[in-house]
Amino acid sequence: MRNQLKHYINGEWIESTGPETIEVINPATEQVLGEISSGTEEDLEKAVKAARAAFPAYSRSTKEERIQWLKNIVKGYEARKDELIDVMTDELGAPLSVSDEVHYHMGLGHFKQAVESLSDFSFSEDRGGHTLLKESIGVSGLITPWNFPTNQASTKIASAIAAGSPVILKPASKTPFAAMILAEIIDEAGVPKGAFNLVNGSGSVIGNGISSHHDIDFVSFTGSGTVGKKIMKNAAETIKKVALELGGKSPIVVLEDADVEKAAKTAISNIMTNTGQVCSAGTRVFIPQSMKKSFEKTIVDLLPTFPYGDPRKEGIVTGPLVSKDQWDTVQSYIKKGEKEATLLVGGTGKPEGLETGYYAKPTIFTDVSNDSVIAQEEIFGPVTTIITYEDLEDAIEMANDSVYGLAGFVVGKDPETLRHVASSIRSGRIKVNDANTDFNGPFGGYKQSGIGREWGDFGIEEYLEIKSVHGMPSA
Ligand code: TAP
Repeated sequence: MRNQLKHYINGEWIESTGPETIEVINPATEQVLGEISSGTEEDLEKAVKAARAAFPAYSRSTKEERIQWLKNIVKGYEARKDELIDVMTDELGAPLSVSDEVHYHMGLGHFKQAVESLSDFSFSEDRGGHTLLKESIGVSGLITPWNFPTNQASTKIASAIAAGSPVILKPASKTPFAAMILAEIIDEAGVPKGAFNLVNGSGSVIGNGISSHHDIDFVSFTGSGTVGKKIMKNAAETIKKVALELGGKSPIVVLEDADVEKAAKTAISNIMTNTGQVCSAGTRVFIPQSMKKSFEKTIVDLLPTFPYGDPRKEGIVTGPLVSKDQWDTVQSYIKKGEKEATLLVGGTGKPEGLETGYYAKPTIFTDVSNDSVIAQEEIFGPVTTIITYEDLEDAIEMANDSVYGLAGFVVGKDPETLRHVASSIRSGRIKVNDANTDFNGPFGGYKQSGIGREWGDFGIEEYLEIKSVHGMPSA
């Protein structure tokens, strides 16, 4: 049992001021994995005080000092590789290969990228009539979801360190242990006391406390739109800046000249990677009407090449959903889908032989209308929808007919058409033919997918205020 009941405040692991605890469940076994403290307002207050006290010196730390802390974190992170992989497989249910190649790798990528971005970053600029200074925004509250325990926390922490902003991190209660390892790594990296704090607890107490706290200047949140709206409302009371990353319902536009197998693989990997619990997942697949039959056959034939099951078993690429709640949500969408569209494969219930664990059947719907519930709402599970189009402009129009705009995908050959679609989809990130991810590429959404950008130099900018100095004497 992982019973880790302390919070990390002002450079120390300290007892919670309240007796309440939260159980963390292993989604593959449905057994209790461990417990964390359900932090109190008093715990949060201590963390905010520590961060506030650290702010004056920390915000004036040099670029070289911050680069050194980030480099130390990279070293510490690499040294804890096996533990990080192990814990994410336990708390999230991510298959070992996914915990390694996706989760471990992404967390590391953000710290390494921050070293690079910071090395090239300029905090002051002579703009002729004035000097522009970029200064730490103050104390930041970081609220992270469960679907990428290291990725989400690392991009926020790395950018905040690069900007000299002290933070209070509240990890998701379902997956807190990887974040607690991150705290241990940061503790050993020489980051000043109070510059990094971690308080575990519920969204309603610690999350809500962060968004409404008068002494926190900025909240960076990733999670559901429902909570994002609450955070924005709370933040309005103290005119706090917010950055929100709230998910999506991203389109995959398959061109007439696309290789059908390649397109089908893209569609499948979008719902099988991390069991479809990915904010940027492409879950509306737009295919030309003429490709319908061959695409449907190919996607069904290829689905078994993405094996799902016990995340500790070799060769498995898709594990269970994170929780019973998430499983119930996914089931209710599949039920809706069965009424709205044609079920091609999958359906409700647990897959045979996987009765224990929050496993859902990979499910593909076809004959889907873009205005149906399953094509408009984020399901966050291994479920996708196939929508046919008559001509490309029709496809682009439907791709943009969504309240979301986080990501988009285009698969095909003709460079001009690929460029046209990439620039026509109203989303913050587009992937052409499954291109590799660049950690310096800004990540964030248009429309209701959120506000602000993370990753690389754009991520650092979020934690900075802009000051213009007129008449600055030269040094
Ligand atoms: P949320 O409730 O949004 O949880 C995300 C984070 O916000 C967690 O740390 C949570 O704490 C915290 N939180 C909850 N209530 C809060 C409040 N009132 N004020 C401040 N923080 C609060 O997500 P969920 O319920 O776990 O998942 C629900 C749906 O959200 C999913 O089905 C999916 O559609 C979407 N989702 C999107 C993303 C991304 S990456 N955009 C990630 C996860 C989920 P606790 O963990 O303690 O509740």
